[in-house]
Amino acid sequence: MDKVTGELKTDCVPYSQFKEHVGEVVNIKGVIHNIRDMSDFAFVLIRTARDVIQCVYSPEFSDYRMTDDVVEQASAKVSGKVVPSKTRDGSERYELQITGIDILSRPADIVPVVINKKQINAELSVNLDNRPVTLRNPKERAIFKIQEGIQRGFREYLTSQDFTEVHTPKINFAGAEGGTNVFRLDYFGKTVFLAQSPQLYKQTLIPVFERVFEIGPVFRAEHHDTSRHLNEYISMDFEMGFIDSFYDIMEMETGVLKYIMNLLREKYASEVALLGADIPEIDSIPCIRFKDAKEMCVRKLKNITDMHDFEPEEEAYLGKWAKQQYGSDFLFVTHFLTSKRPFYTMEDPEDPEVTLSFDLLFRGIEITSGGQRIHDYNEQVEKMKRLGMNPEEFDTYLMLHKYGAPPHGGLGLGLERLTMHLLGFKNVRSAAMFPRDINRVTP
Ligand code: AMO
Repeated sequence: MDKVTGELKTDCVPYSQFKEHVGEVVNIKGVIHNIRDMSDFAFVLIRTARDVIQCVYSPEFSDYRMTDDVVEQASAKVSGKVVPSKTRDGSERYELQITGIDILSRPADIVPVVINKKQINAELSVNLDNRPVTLRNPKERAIFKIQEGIQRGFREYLTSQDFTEVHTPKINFAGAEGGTNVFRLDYFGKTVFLAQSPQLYKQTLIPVFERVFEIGPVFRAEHHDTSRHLNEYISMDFEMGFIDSFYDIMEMETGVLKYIMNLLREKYASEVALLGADIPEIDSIPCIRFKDAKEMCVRKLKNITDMHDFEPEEEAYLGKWAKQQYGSDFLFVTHFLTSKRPFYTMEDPEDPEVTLSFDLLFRGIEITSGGQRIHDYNEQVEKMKRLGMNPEEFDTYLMLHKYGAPPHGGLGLGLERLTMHLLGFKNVRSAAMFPRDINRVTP
């Protein structure tokens, strides 16, 4: 090759264009997903980036004869004639009548878990131990295509609303969310922390860009093994300046979620169908104050002892209540207690016991926390002192307040939590590509 032009040429045809090539011989490249030998002919399923294409081998179609090299998980270039056919449910599809198979790479061993059935029929721990292989199963793969769609929707919508996409450091000088669930790291002899969230930096960027968002990993040293907590997860954050109140943030989130759900319906229909996902219709999202929600939970549920926060069963109850009362899969809970929200949260001037903050519940589980932040320097320093924090440790964060910050607020939305409930999983690990929990750091 003398020069490269940036135009990648291929002699392969994607499945989405098969319709235009009926009767012609085309090439495809993919992995042999399944071979079903039917004595005088064989089905060879080829897994491509997003499809599984049925190819049929028969000596009648050409002079080509299958060799011992044609094995499952081999990479291949297959040529064949495009013919229309029908799926079991009668819908239209296309298949290839094989005229040649060129093996590009052979596996060294057979896979440790069956991956070419409809789904992985192994326990979750076995599935996760063998992730490099189990992710090849089309249903497992579809989970993460859906996640791609969620992130894409988040990015597209916020970009359309003049947000700037940023990436903030994951090695931090302080924990942003308080508590004990922060990972410490030896940084050339100095103790530093893995980012619990991009909180301090996304706020810092408000006087710069006015509106920012970030999609990236965050780290929480969760000491318990629960079905809803990961030690590393993908946080989708945004922060916006010049808000009139924290309700502006809830409006923006509602817009984001509407856009994401429509995008999934339109552009991820095959994955939605494969997973049987119930994509919620969003018109508006009901809101309830924490105090009122708590009173209702205490009335309806037994043994509620923590009056400052929700137990998982209370969230589940509130989820059902929102569905019954408003037909909504989502519920905003607002005005959480000041004692339970992080140091940067603004208190309600009418009642400092509560904050200008919210959580969003989706089908009975918290997927978002957000709220208005303190923008006044003295107010922030005072609050840090009241909470026993040393403002000097946060001097670079406090430059935001000291040198002028507009009223602002934002939120963090957990990607795996949203995916988990969208797809009806019982365990958040099912919605994590390579989950990290207290017992797992591999693969
Ligand atoms: P918070 O700590 O509530 O708020 O986290 C925001 C969202 O992140 C998800 N999440 C988790 N997902 C999986 N495993 C975990 N261990 C885990 N912890 C949290 C949840 C949760 O709602 N800085 C604030 C956000 C903001 O105010 O902008 C924050 O991080 O979906």
